[in-house]
Amino acid sequence: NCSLNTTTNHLRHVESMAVLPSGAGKIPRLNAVILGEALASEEDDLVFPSDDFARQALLPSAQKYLEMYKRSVEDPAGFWSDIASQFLWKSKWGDTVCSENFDIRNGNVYVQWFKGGITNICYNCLDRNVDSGNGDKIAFHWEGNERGFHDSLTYTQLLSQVCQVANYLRDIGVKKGDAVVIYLPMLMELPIAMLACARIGAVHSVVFAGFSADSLAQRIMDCKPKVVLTCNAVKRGSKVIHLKDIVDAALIGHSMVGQSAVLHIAYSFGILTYKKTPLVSKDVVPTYSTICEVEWVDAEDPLFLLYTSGSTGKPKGVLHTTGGYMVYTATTFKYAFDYKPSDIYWCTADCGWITGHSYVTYGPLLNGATVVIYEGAPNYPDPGRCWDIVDKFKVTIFYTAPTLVRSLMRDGDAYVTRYSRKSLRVLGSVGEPINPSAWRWFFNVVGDSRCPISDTWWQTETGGFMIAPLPGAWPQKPGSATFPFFGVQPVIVDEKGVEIEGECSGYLCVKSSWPGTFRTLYGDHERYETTYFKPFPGYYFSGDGCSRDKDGYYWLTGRVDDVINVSGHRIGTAEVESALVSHPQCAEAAVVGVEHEVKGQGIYAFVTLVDGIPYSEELRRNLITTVRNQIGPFAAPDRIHWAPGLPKTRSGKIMRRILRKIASRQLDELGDTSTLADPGVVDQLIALADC
Ligand code: 6R9
Repeated sequence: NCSLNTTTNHLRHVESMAVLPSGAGKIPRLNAVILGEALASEEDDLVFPSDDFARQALLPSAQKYLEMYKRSVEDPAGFWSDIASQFLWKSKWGDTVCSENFDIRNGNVYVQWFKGGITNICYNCLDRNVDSGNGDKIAFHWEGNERGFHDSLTYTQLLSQVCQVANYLRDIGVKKGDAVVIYLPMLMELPIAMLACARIGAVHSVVFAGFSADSLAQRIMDCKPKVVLTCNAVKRGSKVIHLKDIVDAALIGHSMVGQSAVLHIAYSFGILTYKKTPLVSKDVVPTYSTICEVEWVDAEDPLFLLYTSGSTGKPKGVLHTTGGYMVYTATTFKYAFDYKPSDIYWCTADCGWITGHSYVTYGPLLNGATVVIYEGAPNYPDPGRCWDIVDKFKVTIFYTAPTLVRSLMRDGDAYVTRYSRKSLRVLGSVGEPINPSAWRWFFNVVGDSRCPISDTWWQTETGGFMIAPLPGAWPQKPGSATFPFFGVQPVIVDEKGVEIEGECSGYLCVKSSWPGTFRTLYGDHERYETTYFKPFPGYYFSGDGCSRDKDGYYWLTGRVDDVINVSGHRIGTAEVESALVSHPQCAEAAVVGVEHEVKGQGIYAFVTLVDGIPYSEELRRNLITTVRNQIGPFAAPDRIHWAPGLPKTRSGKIMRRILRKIASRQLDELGDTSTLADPGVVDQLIALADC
């Protein structure tokens, strides 16, 4: 039970809020909360911010949020340009703050924010903070995998190091608009490399260092970088991973070595212990000047590409541009975490994912925050490591994923309570829906029932938070991401794409753009339109299911497409299937997601073998290894289910609905199987379920 959830608290809270102004139009039904209507039936689900928290919050009331939200949707240009003016622009944008077509029926989809405005996001992250007197403030605290390895950089030092890498990149021929692939673990050098690219107008494409050589090669071939930045090796948990060897394998395996388009540069980093492979350009970076002129770019010039999984095998290169992304990540970071300059912020995400772009690197640095970066596994050497780090750096804002919360919850409270954690004041969650029991454990045990949880719903495509609590402004419901951020107009539609009002469930879409909207899929604008704007014309379609309760709270229910969310990582079923069928003894594969206690979803693969090949434990292991090698260890199937045949319609379409039921052993819910070409395969599959 949440200790703050008391009636008296609620009444005091409600009384302190004014009543919603009339004529607010289509704004969230938060007035129910303000007016106390929500109390009637859902009292037990409401968790209120403490008075102490609300008093000091940037947004202390729902009333204040509603005023700002109203302006953000009624006058987006005014709302966002006021905020954008707080950043440094070499010259301001033109008269049109935002220009967009979000409705595919009116022609090609496009989005532009602050077009004509000239800026640089690296300058705004670093030079602006140094110039305003914060040069001696710590920008990064880095904690190594092994206890006792740590380091830190002030804003001034970070700027110098970024300039050295930027000068180095320029020197080897990287120019504005060139792509740079970054394949690095969570060293400070990873955000340094990203910022260095941004400084010279190069477009970074970070590839998560858990991806295999094949996946890396696929991304390199798609974006054709001038340079690949990597390091020797990294230690994660007790394992050493030789990243440079993986890059070599990617380049050699796809005969890209020596091609002018891909200049292979390995870059040596300061971690003393893990050196193995000799590097091409060992230790050259520190010889470069610590001053580097900024490349001023248009707000609509590309900042980065980040590949993400879709429902087909080919990953999508999500493209973000500079100005809107800058304004949006900075603002969402500030409000959703109630950020204050005295905060110490730690996000456990890797920079290989969008969370590490927007909320390890850009959002926090734009706010001049002190950021903790941790290299290793969160449960190494034991499940208390996170709280050890929290106490060590006096972390105040801790942002993580439900999968980690669930796994630490399973390891027991003692690992948490042995640490003080008294510095913590705000918690955050991202990556998948957080189940109410994990939410309550996070709130009660980790946060000692003091710290609001910002459950942030967003996507690689959205650039920043879309639906998220503003701690201090309104009560939370465990498991709900609550209400939309400024400027975001979520819409729930039915199968036909018709908007449904009030309490309902359906497909989550968004009406009109927000500054952090992605602009295209690299090299495939048609796929951008088809995937996101054609399913429900008039809207951006998120791929997620969602419901809205009577108080207007949004509840995300997971993907509705062929994407599985494993430990917060998006994996396309088609990607895993194509890895499986690349094995010479695998004839066909169908992959579905199943509920998993820790990972949220696990990968369950139905596999049909080539005629005459017998099932064996060895083959099962080989199939799993094939997926690990082709995609990465995080995509390894949890289960291989031998399948003499797959349930298909007469037109040959695999009926995944039936496979999902078999995988989750809901055998009495198989539904109508009469439309199958061969209904007998269902019985065969059930018979083999536990083999
Ligand atoms: C930021 C990130 C996006 C997908 C998204 C949804 C799921 C993320 C969530 C959440 C419920 C949350 N998701 N945050 N679902 N509540 N707070 O994770 O980006 O890797 O692109 O994944 O993750 O299904 O569509 P990305």
